[in-house]
Formats: sequence, structure tokens, C-alpha cells
Amino acid sequence: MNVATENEAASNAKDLVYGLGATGLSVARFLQRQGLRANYVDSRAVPPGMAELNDICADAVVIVGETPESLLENTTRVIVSPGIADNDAYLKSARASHVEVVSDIELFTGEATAPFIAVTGSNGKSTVTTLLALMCDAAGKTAYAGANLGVPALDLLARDKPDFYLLELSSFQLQRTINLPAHVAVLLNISPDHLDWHASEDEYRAAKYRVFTQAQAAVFNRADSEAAKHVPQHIRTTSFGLDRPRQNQFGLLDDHGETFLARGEQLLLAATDVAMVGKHNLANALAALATGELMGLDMAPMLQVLNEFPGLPHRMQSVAEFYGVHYINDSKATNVGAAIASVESVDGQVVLIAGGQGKGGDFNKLAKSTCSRLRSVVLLGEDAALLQEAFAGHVQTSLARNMESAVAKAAAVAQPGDTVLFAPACASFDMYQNYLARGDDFCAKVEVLAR
Ligand code: UMA
Ligand code: ADP
Repeated sequence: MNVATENEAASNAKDLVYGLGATGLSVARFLQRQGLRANYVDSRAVPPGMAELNDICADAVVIVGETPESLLENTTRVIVSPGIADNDAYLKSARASHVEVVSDIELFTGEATAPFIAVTGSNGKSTVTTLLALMCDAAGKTAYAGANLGVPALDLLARDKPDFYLLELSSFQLQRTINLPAHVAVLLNISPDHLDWHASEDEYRAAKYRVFTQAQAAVFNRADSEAAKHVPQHIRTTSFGLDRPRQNQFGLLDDHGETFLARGEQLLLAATDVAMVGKHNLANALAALATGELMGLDMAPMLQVLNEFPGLPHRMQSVAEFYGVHYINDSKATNVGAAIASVESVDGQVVLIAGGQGKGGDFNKLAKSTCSRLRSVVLLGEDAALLQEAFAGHVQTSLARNMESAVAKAAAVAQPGDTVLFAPACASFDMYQNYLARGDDFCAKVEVLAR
């Protein structure tokens, strides 16, 4: 592999792969399978994927650091990683030069020969995508899940053709994908997120609505009347919500004092028999049922999955209980909407640990929506001071310099019957590699305290 100057860039390459993280490497593998050459660039001096790219394509040409504009002369298409924001100077130059800028998902949809399900939303995407994978398995269908969740989308194409692809799609991926003929498109919910990447909240919402544009069928949330307007009229649709469902809709129905997941008037499963914790997960369960129905899956195996699947790690994950205090890891609550849902799904008083990179989230909303449930808030990370400002006057706050101190401070104020909830409302990248490492650290510090 060459770390090259612009003059040494592969002269016959028409594709430029921008970003050498998980996505860039999957694009490299895909292009290699297609026998296509590309130039590779990354703005970081030492991109994470350098060594692996060498294994994929030993003679790949890589340019790191500042990307020379003249490289665009040799480029017809930039395949860009999702983490690179649209206001990136190089992307602006590419567009100004009429060079196509696309996501890896655009490549995926151009090549996939099996139907794909596109799942998006601000929160619940991974949970619903995973539920669908388990439901397919239980119903005897082959399905590969990936994209924003786990395996990058293009890597799914290297395997035998399945019955379905299940794609979790972020707003970043959707914004740069034009060809998106989803077999079923699912929009779970929208609450503000990624306002450090998107130019505005409107742009963020518009990116999410793109999921519907070419879909053959759609699942939408009845509670979001704005989103419902974007569902095409001429296709098969099903809605879900936490209210009483009308005919052919999915929702919650009370019967003799007990709440059930229901399809119209038909009772499907008692809410208490859903293994996942929290009301937001009932919404996710209903969305998965609505999607599975449009995919042609049988109801019985889908309900079995809901009865057994306890949820993914780092989402409302029970860690320990000692001195009467329950400790829950919800490290994946990376935005304000998710953290509000987390607090609402816990009974009793909560000691909340939050903080990290706020991504422009509205912490005042977080404070106002949750303060009546909170005994105290412990804050850490880059935006701890912003959070403290928002919570001040509503609830007692304290600052922690690291996770060990945060857990100790939370444990010190928690009373028997309380929950210490780690739902940061922020991204993790200021202190950790990702939300998984952050959640693991929370669990480790709780376990030390529990000994
Ligand atoms: N970066 C640079 N210079 C570059 C390339 C990247 O500084 O030249 C930075 C980005 O700005 C970002 C970081 O590197 O801060 C990682 O970005 P990336 O696009 O290289 O990330 P990948 O490793 O390709 O991972 C991406 C998704 N990451 C993002 O969208 C930020 C992963 O989702 C996804 O699993 C993976 O592709 C495979 O499809 C993660 C994520 O955080 C889980 N997603 C966001 C979320 O869920 O909220 C959208
Ligand atoms: P995503 O993949 O969209 O980030 P996950 O399924 O990983 O979603 O869940 C992330 C977090 O979002 C959870 O830990 C929980 O705090 C919150 N969450 C999950 N589902 C919902 C929902 N339907 N509504 C609101 N918040 C949710």
C-alpha cells in the first residue's frame, strides 16, 4: 500500500473513497470484489483502517491529512463515510465540481438482489432491527442485519443471498442515498439529534423522511403526525403507537385491567410478557410486529421472540442491585430523547449519570421532562457544565471527573428503592472509543463497588 501524494494517485481510478473507518474498509472490499480501483483519502494523519486496507488491497493508494482539490479532476464519484459531515470542505468542492457524492448504502442498493428492510428513527433502530433478525430466524427466513448496526451494509453482500437484508440506517446514510427501494421502510420516531452534523433540525428530519421515498410498503408511528404526512399514499402501510389501535393497526389495548399488545381488537401478548424493559420498548415491539407482518412473517414466532429477547447490551441493561439500589446501564442513550425515555421507563426515584458530547441537544428539555423523577444528577464529560446549567434549580447536581467518581457519587446519594441510571444523553467520543466501551466502564465501576 502507498501513502501517496496527489500526483501518485491511481490515474485510472474514478472512485474516491473518503474515510477509512468501518465503512471505508467495507467499500474497499466491495470494490475489490468488483475488480475496481479507487483512491483512498482520510483527513486523519493515522486513519484507523490503514493496516486492514493493506490486507484488502496491497497496492491501494492512500492520501492522509489534507486532501488536494486537484484529486477531484480524476474523480467521478466520492464514496463518503457517514461520520464526515456535509459541510466538509472537500465534499463541498466535489459537489461544486459536479462530482457525485454518495454513501455506501447507495452502492448497496444498486447491487442487492434480495429485498431489504430499511429501519430508521432517532431511537430504537438497533433494537427493532435485531428483533426483526430474531423474528426472521424464528419464522424460518434467512436475514442478514447490518449497516449502521454492526456489519457494514456492503459486507452483507459478500454472503449467500438471504430472504431479506435488514438495514439500520442513520440520517447520515439516508441523506446521501438516492436509490432506496425498500421492501418495507420503517420510521420509528424523530427527536432532535446530530445537530453537530446536520445544518438544522429540519434537515435532520428530511433525511429521515427519505426512507419512504421509493418504499414498496411503510411502517410509521401514529404519534408523529408530521412523519405520517411523508408516507406515500399509494403503498401498503401499517402504523404502530402506544394508543388503542384501529383495525389493522398495532397498539396497546387494556382488557380487564391488563395491557396487551394488539392488532386492531385482537389481543396478541400481555405487555408484562414482553421481556424487554420500558414503555419505549413496547413501541419497538409493536413496530417490529407491524414490519414483520408486512414482510409476511407468521405472528406466533414473532410473539415468541418478544417473550424471550431481553434487549441488547447497553440498552436498559440491569447491572447489579445492592443496598436496595438498582444499577442500570443505558450507555446507548446517546441523545436527549433516548435519555428521557430511559428515565420514564424506571419506577421510583432515579439518580441519573449523564454527560459526554452533547451534539447540540436540548438539555433544558431533558431537565424539564425528567426532574420530577430525579433525586440527583451526576455529570461528567465534555458538556458536563452545559448539563449542569440546565439542571440547576430543578434538582441537585454534582460534577464527576471520571466514571469511577461518577458511580461513587451516585451511590452515595441513592436511597434504598432508587435506581442509578447511566443514560448519558450524549455521545461518548470525548472519553471513550464508543458507547460500548463507555457502558463497559460503567458496569466495571459498579461491579467494583458491589464487591
Ligand atoms: N473521520 C475523520 N476523517 C475521515 C473519516 C472519518 O475525521 O476522513 C471521523 C468522523 O468525522 C467520525 C469518525 O471519524 O468522527 C468515524 O466516522 P466514520 O464515518 O469513519 O465511521 P465508520 O467507522 O465508517 O462507522 C460508520 C458509522 N459511524 C458513524 O456514522 C459516525 C457506524 O455507526 C456504523 O456502524 C459503521 O459506519 C458501519 O456502517 C456508529 C454510529 O455512531 C455506531 N452511528 C451514529 C449513531 O448511531 O448515532 C449515526
Ligand atoms: P438506536 O439504534 O436508534 O440508537 P437502540 O435500539 O440502540 O436505538 O436504543 C438506544 C437507546 O434509545 C436506548 O438505550 C433507549 O434509551 C432509547 N430508546 C430505544 N427505543 C426507543 C424508543 N422507541 N423511543 C425512545 N427512546 C428509545
